[in-house]
Amino acid sequence: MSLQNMFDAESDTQSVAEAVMRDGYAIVSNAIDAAELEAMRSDLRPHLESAHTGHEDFMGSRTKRFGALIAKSEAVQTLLMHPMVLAAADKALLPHCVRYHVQYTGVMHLEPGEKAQVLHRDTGLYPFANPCPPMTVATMWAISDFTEENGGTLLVPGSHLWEDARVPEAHEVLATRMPAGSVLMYTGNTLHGGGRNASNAPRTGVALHYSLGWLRQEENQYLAVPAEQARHLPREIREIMGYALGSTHLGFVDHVAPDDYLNGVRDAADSDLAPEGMSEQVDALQRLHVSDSAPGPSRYYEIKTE
Ligand SMILES: O=C(O)CCC(=O)C(=O)O
Ligand SMILES: [Fe+2]
Repeated sequence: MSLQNMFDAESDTQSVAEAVMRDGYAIVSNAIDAAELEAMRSDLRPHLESAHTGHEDFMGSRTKRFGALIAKSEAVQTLLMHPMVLAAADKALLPHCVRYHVQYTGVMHLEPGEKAQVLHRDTGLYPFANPCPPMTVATMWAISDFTEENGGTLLVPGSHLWEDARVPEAHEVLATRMPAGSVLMYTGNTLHGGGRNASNAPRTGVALHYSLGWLRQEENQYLAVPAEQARHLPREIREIMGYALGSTHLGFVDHVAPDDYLNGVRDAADSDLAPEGMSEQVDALQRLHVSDSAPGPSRYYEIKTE
């Protein structure tokens, strides 16, 4: 098996999204330009110097990590809102939620000598057996080149549809190869892990994950970015962070919608927790079915009176 689903910035956006759904992953080469890449590098540089390597096996004893990238970098906004990534997230997540949010933002910087990480699914954070609908979509942005030698993310194409019990064979595991400025996308159901860095230079990636708007986010965006800073972020960044309702009534503060609250609204009468159209959208969602009983016709139950 060899790496497929290689696209570039000119590719048809829907084809990229379809590849992610079909095979569990896609790669877009040179998705950002040299200036955007350099802006990202310069935002990360001071934080990378002071970052620590992992102290648990999963996090990697030679891997530097840090998160809260929306607070630390303005350049990350371009990556976060990249149209090809959002198209894939729309296709994977919007059947099951009215809005998706940022799940995680972080740097994964593999120093030379790092060993391969255990393969895993990001949906493993939640109590759902695979195969299950995608709960999250992950991106891994290459800030340095990604090669087989330097620990380019390991992937198991097609594993998003496997039963939990199926263990991949060595020939089913592929290493991501992509030049700096490219992005790998995969669903939370796809088996993956950091590779082994057998080169003599670090491999730097920026991981930006998205999740269904009704799930608890892996990284707490409301504490990661101080409110005073969040207030000045562009509206679409605040919304995707979770300052927009995740569904009707989901995420309010003292009965005020979070973005209103952030902007000083304190009276519930001045805020709408079931905005026009959202209830209909909620009703139109493809509902996840995770019990053994047959799905019912409704989620509301009128008490029958004689
Ligand atoms: O560093 C990588 O390529 C992936 C790491 C990863 O999947 C994780 O830490 O959860
Ligand atoms: Fe992971």
